[in-house]
Amino acid sequence: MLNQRTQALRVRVEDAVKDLHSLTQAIGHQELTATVGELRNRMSEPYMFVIVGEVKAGKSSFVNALLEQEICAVAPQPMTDTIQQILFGEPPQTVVVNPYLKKIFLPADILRDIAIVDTPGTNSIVERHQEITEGFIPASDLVIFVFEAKNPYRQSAWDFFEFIHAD
Ligand SMILES: Nc1nc2c(ncn2[C@@H]2O[C@H](COP(=O)(O)OP(=O)(O)OP(=O)(O)O)[C@@H](O)[C@H]2O)c(=O)[nH]1
Ligand SMILES: [Mg+2]
Repeated sequence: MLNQRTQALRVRVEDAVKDLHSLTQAIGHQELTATVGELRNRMSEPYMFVIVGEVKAGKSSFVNALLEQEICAVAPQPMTDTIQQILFGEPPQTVVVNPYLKKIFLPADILRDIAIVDTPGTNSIVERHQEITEGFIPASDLVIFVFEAKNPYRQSAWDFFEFIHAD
């Protein structure tokens, strides 16, 4: 999915971060070494792409439309009941990590480059807000907030948006 120029830039950035990591070790700055080390580990991982929004806003449909394939389950009734991290893997399988988080492995090529986090609609359940904001937002590369087109003015959607944005 990444074009050649982006690939080349990525290699350069990886080299630069590697040098930076060595430098933090050389000067003995443990905190910086940990931060840069974590950054290095994450660089080789696929881009993490998090979708949030209210119940039935069309989050899962949006992911499918964007990727032009049926990656996420879509339905008129509440469908995404846990946070779902969708990753490349063969054979397809679902691993339940905890009551709020599932890892879904699918052999879709696009998932080699991007990992998708599809989240449940969170109109009411604060616990899930926290799981999303603490567990995924800090590590994400892109967060997309989906509003329902028929009514993008609902206060609860904007409250949720502010919550995510503030974080
Ligand atoms: N008319 C119309 N319907 C849509 C659109 N996007 C999604 N839908 C329909 O809205 C319903 C909910 O879509 P989902 O993609 O499952 O919504 P979601 O936000 O993932 O829902 P939860 O995971 O349950 O919170 C489905 O019946 C979709 O077919 C859209 O752009 N226009
Ligand atoms: Mg959904």
